[in-house]
Amino acid sequence: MSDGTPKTADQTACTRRLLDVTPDAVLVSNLGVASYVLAGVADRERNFYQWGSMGVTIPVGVGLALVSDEHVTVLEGDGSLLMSLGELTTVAQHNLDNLTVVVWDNETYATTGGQPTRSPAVDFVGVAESCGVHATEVHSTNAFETAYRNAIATDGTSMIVCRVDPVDTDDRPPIDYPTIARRVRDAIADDPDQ
Ligand SMILES: Cc1ncc(C[n+]2csc(CCOP(=O)(O)OP(=O)(O)O)c2C)c(N)n1
Ligand SMILES: [Mg+2]
Repeated sequence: MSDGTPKTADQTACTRRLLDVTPDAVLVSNLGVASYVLAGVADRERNFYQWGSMGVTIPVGVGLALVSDEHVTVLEGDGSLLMSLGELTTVAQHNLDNLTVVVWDNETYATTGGQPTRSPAVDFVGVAESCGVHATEVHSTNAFETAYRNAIATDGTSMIVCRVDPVDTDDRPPIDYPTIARRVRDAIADDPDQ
């Protein structure tokens, strides 16, 4: 019987909360819904919206965190993560203090129409931990915020698997991909601390 506790977090509210916690972080967002939601919450120079290919979100985040002192938070999708699970070994290898990985697990390819992924059959936390990445799973917006604050405060990279319902939004990043990449690069380069 349900105890009234939400079984899923609200992806939009979680995106807002993580921006409250890390307002200056570079956010590398998975193509599609993760980027649409982020653009709707706050379009900012430090949003590195991905476009074109699944499976690149975490690799791009690792690369950015390696070459910069900025905090980098990756907003990954479950389908995209399934395409790049091996990257978790690289995340563990570097175990960067300035990298956090969030996975919006909606059990679907939401961006392309909601086809089911194999996510329900996969223990993402177990896979990450066996690769050497600290990981946790959350099912509510408040639990997400707590886990995100802990991830930021803890040494090394943590991965948070956040169970969400698929979001349907008309929000979109306003600009084209080369401009997005340049905008992120310039925002980081202009940082006097860099
Ligand atoms: C390599 C590759 N295969 C397929 C696609 C088509 N495609 C674009 S978004 C998407 C779904 C992504 O699913 P997920 O990562 O779970 O994110 P969600 O859409 O659920 O937010 C698919 C299949 C693609 N862009 N790249
Ligand atoms: Mg998905």
